[in-house]
Amino acid sequence: MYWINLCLWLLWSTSAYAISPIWYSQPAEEWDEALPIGNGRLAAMVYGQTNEERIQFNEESLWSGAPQDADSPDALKALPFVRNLLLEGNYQEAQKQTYKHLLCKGPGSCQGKAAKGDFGCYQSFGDLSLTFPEQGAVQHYRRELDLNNAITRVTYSIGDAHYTREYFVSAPDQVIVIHLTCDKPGKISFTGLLGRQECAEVRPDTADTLIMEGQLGKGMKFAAKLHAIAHNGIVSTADNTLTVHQADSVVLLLAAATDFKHKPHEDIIAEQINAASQKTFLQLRRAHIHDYQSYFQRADLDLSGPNLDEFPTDQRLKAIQDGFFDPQLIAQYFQFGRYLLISSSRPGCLPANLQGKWAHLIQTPWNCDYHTNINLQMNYWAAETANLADCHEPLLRFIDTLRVPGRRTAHIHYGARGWVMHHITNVWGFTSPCEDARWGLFPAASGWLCQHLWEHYAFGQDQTFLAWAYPIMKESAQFYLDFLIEEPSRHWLVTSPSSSPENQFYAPDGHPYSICMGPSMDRQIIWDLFEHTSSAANILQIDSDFAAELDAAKLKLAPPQIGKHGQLQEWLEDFDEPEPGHRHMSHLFALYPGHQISIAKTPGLAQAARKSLEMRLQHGGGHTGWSQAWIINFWARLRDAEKAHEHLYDLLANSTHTNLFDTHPPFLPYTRPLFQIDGNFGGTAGIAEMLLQSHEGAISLLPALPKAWSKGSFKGLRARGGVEVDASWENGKLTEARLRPCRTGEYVVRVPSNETLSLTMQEGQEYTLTFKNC
Ligand code: FUC
Repeated sequence: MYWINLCLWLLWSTSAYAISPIWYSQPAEEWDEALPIGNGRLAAMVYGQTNEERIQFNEESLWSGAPQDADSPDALKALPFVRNLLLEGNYQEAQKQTYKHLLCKGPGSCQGKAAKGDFGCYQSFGDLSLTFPEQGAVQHYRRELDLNNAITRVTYSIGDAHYTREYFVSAPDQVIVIHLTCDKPGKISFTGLLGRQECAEVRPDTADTLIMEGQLGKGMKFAAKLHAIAHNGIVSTADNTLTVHQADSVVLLLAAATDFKHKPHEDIIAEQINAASQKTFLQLRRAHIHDYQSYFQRADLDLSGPNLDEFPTDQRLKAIQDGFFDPQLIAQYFQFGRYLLISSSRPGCLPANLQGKWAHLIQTPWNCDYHTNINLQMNYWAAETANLADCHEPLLRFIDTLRVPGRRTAHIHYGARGWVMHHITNVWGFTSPCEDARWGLFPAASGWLCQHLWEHYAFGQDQTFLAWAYPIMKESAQFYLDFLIEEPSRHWLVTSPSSSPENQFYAPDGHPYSICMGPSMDRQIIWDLFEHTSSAANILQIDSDFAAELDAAKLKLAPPQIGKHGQLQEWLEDFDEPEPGHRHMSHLFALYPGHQISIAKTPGLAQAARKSLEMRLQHGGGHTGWSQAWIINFWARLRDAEKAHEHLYDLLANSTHTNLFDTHPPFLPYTRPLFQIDGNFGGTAGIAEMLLQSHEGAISLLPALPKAWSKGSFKGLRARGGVEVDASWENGKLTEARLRPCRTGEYVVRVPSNETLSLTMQEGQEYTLTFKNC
């Protein structure tokens, strides 16, 4: 039962719930306990130490390495031979020949350790430490991340003096801002040390400014400036230090740039410091908050539950590990994910890498690059649904830049039109298959990236954007049209050779292999790409012959198959696998983030997908943060609210650092769980997916609402078709929804009882639906 009210969009109140800060009663000891701040380009981690403060910082383009030609001229000659071996079922020889001929030339990504190689790696930019004189016992210490304002704050007292520090990274002013104050005059004294682990020198620039300059080998040049503005007190510089003596308050401005995009980078940081230093701290702060809130305030989530704000976040996380529910922490985690995306991926920036933009090492794990067999894509799963579509832009533009090197790789490796990329890329445009076929030969990565172009259109309905994106999708589709071969026994189109990301199967000879033809994920990605490219051509009213060619090829693609265990097959043949709990669940792409399989449209295949998921879980699947995050999204799509909820708690309990960063299990030489940001974004997307879905041609309200969220509301989530949605519920029942379409048209809304209603809605208006017993 429902009623519809119509009111003007303009009347919609934009008031937001304030989300409570993440907070701690002690400073960070380790980097992964520190609190992240960022503006998309610059990033910093704040430890909040009272005597020996440390701020580690980054700039998104500080990469070692250089552009390289890694395409192998050997590959094309060997391609037909390897294909024949696969058609004969000779996996052993096919894999051997793939390793020998079909991979990149040179060391590729150097097995994830390319700091000194051509592939390069993303690196820490530097460290700022502030040493304060010993002043007595610290009391009332609190360190917090204020998500409403994107400010990290540290407060404490020594005797009767109350100290407050604030840290933020301003997008309007492009500087890191640190403000140190005390309620008693003359109390701020410290020595600031600017430095980097290697390849940099620091010297005084002026009496109140330090400059750090460096170069990574013969490659990237970089520079940073630290400038102090003291209220009263004395500032001086010497060697690599800046000293402040007995000030009432101090503003530190830190600017950093490389010569990757900014030339001359030294002039740019000088201008940034100069411009920011003309402003008062309050002006800088106000501009920062105004800018940040223009993103952050678009969406709200309230999951009710007990208010546990008096407990520090690390204790609340511990309670979750001990089996307690904390819906308010889940809402914070959702908003923290949005905060991380706003802070690491702003229009004009590079995409968020494996650690967003926060990295404190020189040789970062996996080069802190762009892995495209799940990780980079997952970074952007929440962008559209959680109302940060403009934060998606860095990825969308980056995909376009891969077209040029990707065309070369398509031509040299496969003799194909279009563009292709494989498992890993970097800021230098690496698109070749990587050095190890087991994980490096994944030619469907470019097709998967194109899904993001379509999704950006599907959520925003911007035809100008679609016209820009279409050629990228078309060229990708052209690659696959050329790359696909017909498998003779069933006359299906399949990729060959390829792999199901990082997984292996037992071939009939009893041995495990990776290289095969037609792994399910490839077929599902190509199905998606052909479907969307054809739709795009129709919407844009161009290329009707090409669209027809894609429609025909789509029908010939090997379809999803159900195997002997009732599972969705991962490979073209019904193979078993040596690691049935593998972290990758690639063959479920069609369930999420794809939509070829869904409860409403293909219930039989959805059941098989469920079986596959259960089989993975029986064998310990989900042991990395991103894998667990993916599982939440699968359960949400299967409309199994309780399972989605259970795995959301698993993500927080087993794969989350105390600062709420997602973790990945350590591997040598790293000894602590690593930070990898994909799980944060995947978890955020999963929460949104539990509350709102739109992949089945309908706007589904509360499709996977767990019992533990019996009362709550959200505002400003987005559905495909260009609709912003708010909803409220009580006692587990939907009570109200508000829809704001950005285009006029027919819409179908599905309520939790599975009833649907059709609405014609006008762009720019708000529709309020009131429900009883839904
Ligand atoms: C893929 C995953 C790993 C890790 C790495 C960065 O290779 O299989 O677990 O996330 O990317």
